Amino acid sequence: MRSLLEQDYMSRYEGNPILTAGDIPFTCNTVFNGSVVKIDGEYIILLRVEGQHGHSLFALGRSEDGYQFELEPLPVMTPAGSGPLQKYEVAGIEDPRVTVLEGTIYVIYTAFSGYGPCMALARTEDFLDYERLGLISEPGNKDGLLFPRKINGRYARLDRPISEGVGHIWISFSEDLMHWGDSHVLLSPRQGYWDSYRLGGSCVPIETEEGWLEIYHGVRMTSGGPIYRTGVALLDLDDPTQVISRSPIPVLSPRMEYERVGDINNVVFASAAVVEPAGEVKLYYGAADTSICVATGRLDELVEIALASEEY
Ligand code: BMA
Repeated sequence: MRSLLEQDYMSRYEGNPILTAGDIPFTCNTVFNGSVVKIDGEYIILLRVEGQHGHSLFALGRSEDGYQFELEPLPVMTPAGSGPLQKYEVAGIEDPRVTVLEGTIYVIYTAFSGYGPCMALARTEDFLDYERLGLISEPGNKDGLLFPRKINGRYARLDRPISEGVGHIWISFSEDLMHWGDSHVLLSPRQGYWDSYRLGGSCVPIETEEGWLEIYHGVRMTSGGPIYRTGVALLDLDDPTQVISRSPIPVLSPRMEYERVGDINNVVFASAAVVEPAGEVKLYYGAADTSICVATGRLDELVEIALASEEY
């Protein structure tokens, strides 16, 4: 008989969850959806921490092995207290995604307010101070992910506008990172599938010989609420508006108690992938909007799964 955990392609780290509210050095409600990059051998995680008040800010951790993180004692980025972004961040800043692009560290995050979620862009040199560059979308858009290099001379990003409750993954292009256009819909919900309700990009696209591997989240709505899972798709390297393939099955689904039960039940929300030199992928994900976990797999096998048209 297959064990419950063998149902997923990704293997969970046995020490999961790696971070919970108890690890945060200041008072908070939960920690989830962290973005991780590996720079000069050091893993750096920018964490979404939800305060007791209910809105989110960012904390920072550093690690030598990608599993045990030492946290900065105070938040590194809080909702803007003044300036042009203040009114768009009054309900918090959420779900940061870090991309190192042409040697600069960029963060796309969700600026949340009564106007609705907008994507905002910041940059940092040291992960401690952040320069806000501004909003890069109107409300109703989140899950912004910058590609790690220009494609045919232009910057590219994935995003997830919501229309009438339905979310598809789109791609847009820019000359300057601030003004975006030439938008195309990429991936849509699939009726009858695990991603039948909503989708969003999860991880910064990974360049492989076969195409850009996008690890995304898909949602199925049920009478018990949404279920968030993780899947994979491949986009053409030179023209990422073209989807090469998309796996019919997820690679990680909520099964463990820490994924099944929390502030939001039944959520694995991938938010970063680190590819190691030998081809291992460390996938970081928020579990039940209550903790941060890691699962591992192999990059070449994730590509194979994305290419498989039948159950893997
Ligand atoms: C999404 C985002 C994430 C969250 C997820 C599951 O819409 O808001 O921050 O983890 O829902 O609740």
